[in-house]
Amino acid sequence: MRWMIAVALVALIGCKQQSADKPQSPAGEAATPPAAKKLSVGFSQVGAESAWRTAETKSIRGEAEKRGVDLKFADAQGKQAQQIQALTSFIAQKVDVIVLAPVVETGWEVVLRQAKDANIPVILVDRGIKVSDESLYTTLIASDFVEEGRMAAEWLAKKMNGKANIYELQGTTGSAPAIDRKKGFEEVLQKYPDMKIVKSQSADFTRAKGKEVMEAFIKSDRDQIQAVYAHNDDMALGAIQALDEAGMNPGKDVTIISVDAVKGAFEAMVAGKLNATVECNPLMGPLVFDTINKVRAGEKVPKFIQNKDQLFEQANAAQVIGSREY
Ligand code: GYE
Repeated sequence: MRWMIAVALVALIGCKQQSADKPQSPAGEAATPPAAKKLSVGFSQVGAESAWRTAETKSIRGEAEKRGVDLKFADAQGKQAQQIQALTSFIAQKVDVIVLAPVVETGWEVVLRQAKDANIPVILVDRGIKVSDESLYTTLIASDFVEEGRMAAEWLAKKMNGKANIYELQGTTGSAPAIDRKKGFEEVLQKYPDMKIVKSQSADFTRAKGKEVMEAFIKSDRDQIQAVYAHNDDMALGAIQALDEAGMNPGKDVTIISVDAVKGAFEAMVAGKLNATVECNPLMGPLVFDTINKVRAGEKVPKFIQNKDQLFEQANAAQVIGSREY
């Protein structure tokens, strides 16, 4: 008797299992499950002013493609007004998430409030912002730019034995990396009274502007220039070209340090024209989408997710250049 009940039970369970595995249509045929909706992400990028930014765009676009994410990409050509427009349009399109690389630190309150009201989380990448209400964005994935500035200054002070006339090429005015790379650098210089920033000017993170501003420095201060601190590699590469054209021996008579550690910087170090670069990692695609998944799953993420940086110098450039990804 008992065994008969057992057999009946097994048959019953087996039957149930089958109906759970295969959804049945009213006619009794297997129905195909509805296709999962693609995750839609709006990405507002600053522009393409530097090799670093091109590498960042490639990393985020490539990762979106790999994961089957519907990425709406908007290039703001360096203009905040265009970024605000892009965000407004992402909100109207009801994207699931917004990724924003903000060109400058201020002026985001209104549009971020609109995103918040529409329940769209905003992930900041690579640059931070200043807002009175921190709940207007979910998290910032970036490097610590103040620390990058400190690293550059410590290295330069050591290299110059605590004494140098420094010419500084700043990044885009009002941007987090320009403000903080200057801040960290100056903080360390306070320990070295003979390390002086003689002139400091924005060259907008581009190679062309870096060359132009350096040409002006050379014209007025040719014999005073001992060191150059550039907030990114592109501006340093432009400055190197200006120094070369003026017959001034960059990397030897003028010591140059910059930030980013892009391939072009390694080539310049191997050629003996750039002395050092502080890495700032742009390959954040995988981390960005991992973070988006966590946020969507309701997991708590830290307000600042920091990329770790390191300094590279001429001496080990040839050894490292082959393994650089950007
Ligand atoms: O260093 C520079 C760029 O925001 C960290 O922007 C980024 C900076 C990067 O154009 O090259």
